[in-house]
Amino acid sequence: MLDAFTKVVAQADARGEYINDSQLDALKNLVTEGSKRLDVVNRITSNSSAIVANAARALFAEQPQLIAPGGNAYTNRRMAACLRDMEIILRYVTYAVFTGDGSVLDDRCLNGLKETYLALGVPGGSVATGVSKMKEAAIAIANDPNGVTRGDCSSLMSELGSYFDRAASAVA
Ligand code: PEB
Repeated sequence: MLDAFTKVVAQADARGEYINDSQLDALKNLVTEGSKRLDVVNRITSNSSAIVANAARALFAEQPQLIAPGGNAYTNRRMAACLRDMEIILRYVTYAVFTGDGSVLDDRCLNGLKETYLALGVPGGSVATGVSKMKEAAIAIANDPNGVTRGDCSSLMSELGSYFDRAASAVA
């Protein structure tokens, strides 16, 4: 598990080089812009239940076969497992935004997840759809200009989006 800093160190060490200027500039920017990042984590974390519930509702409205008898979210046990899975993925996305690096998401959540779903008979494509619905909701909440000092959050939002995309494509 790396973060934005340890990743740069690992890369530099692999080449036996000092940390270069562009790496330092990028990390300096990460520090100066750090409060935006923490705001994003805080906003997603404090709205996580709504993000998960609304994304799941939208997924089941689009794919009602999932909640019909025989469907993969049919019965309370499977529904609970499904909501829990979405919550787990969202939680790891917040860790990735927090650390500025996707390795925690890759190593601890996505690695082997597709195979797990295959073995369980859970449709990975549907999980991916649920994840992209969480992406839309999370970006809408994180990028809401109300109640915060306004600033440019475009690169942070595309970084946030990329973690959801990574999760969706890992299970699709
Ligand atoms: C991954 N999900 C399930 C299981 C595991 C995971 C390991 C099997 C064990 C269990 O049931 O608890 N666990 C989960 C995860 C991590 C982890 C992400 C990462 C660290 O440790 N059903 C649907 C939707 C989808 C869904 C498409 C979006 O119809 C999910 C939600 N996951 C789902 C379901 C099960 C499951 C298990 C229904 C139960 C499957 C079953 O037992 O039939």
